Amino acid sequence: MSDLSSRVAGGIDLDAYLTRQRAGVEEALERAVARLEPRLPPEVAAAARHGVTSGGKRLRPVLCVAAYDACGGTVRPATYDLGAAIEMIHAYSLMHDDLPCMDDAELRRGRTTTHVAHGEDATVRAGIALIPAAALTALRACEALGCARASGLRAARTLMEAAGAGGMVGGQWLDLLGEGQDWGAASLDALHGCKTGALLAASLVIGAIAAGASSEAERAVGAYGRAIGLAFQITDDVLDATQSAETLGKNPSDAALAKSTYVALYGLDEARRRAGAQVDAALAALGRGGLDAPPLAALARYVVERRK
Ligand code: GRG
Repeated sequence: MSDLSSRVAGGIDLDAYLTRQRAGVEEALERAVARLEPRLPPEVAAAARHGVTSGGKRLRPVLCVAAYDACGGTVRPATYDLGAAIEMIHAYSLMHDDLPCMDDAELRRGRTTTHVAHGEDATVRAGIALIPAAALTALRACEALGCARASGLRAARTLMEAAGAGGMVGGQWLDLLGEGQDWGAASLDALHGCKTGALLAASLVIGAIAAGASSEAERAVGAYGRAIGLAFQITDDVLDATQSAETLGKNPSDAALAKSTYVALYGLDEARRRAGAQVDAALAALGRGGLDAPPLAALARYVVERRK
């Protein structure tokens, strides 16, 4: 796909769409951090601000808002607050993942990592503070959107389940256990389905729940999310193996940490083909759910065509 056709994929100008959506997300993150800061010691507040407001693609909140829209919700500031709740979990996971006791990374999104800028103690504490703050942000956003109480609770529960031992934390644990070992395809899919896929899929499901989607539409965006989650991780491995630290905004780390990757398992060409097949599966899931959602179609392609 050419640059131009990929940018207007699915009939939308993806660059313009992302710019607009990210602006809404940044405002919502600013609201969330401003609410949390006064409750934290200054050095912890500074670390939380660094971790949450230091850029990134903002893919998870953008997907949440796109799913809300696709399922018939009227997008407004509280929709971005809901997306921001998910990004707060993502931000804490990166802050902790970069710590010396984990990946020991000094660069993320082209900036110094939070512990380099604000110290390890403050980073650990800020990360922990972000977890309940995210759950509260989701509950408040659902209330502001006029969701039924049960839907708000289900959205917050979906977020915490995806973040927890059965999702991101469990996947991270498997990843740490797997350093230096050769994983087969099924184990690698299971690991990344938890570590990366669970939060990505939850982003969409939470958007659908808040919009009051039918169970068919909710299932469809969940299936779309799991497929793009896998496509995202395969692409991450391809980028880690092929792109410079300057392009990525972080140091490639898979080889240094002796991690099992899709590139090691399949080779570059087959890994790229498999990522593309997952995009097709994601688009088919939308079709099955009767969702005509050009932004979601364009975002699925973006996941495999991104450069960082
Ligand atoms: C110690 C077991 C244990 C858990 C602690 C640290 C942690 C919890 C979880 C880490 C999970 C993790 C690092 C997941 C990686 C997800 C991922 C692919 C991140 C990169 O996402 P992008 O590309 O990043 O969306 P940007 O920078 O664009 O936001």
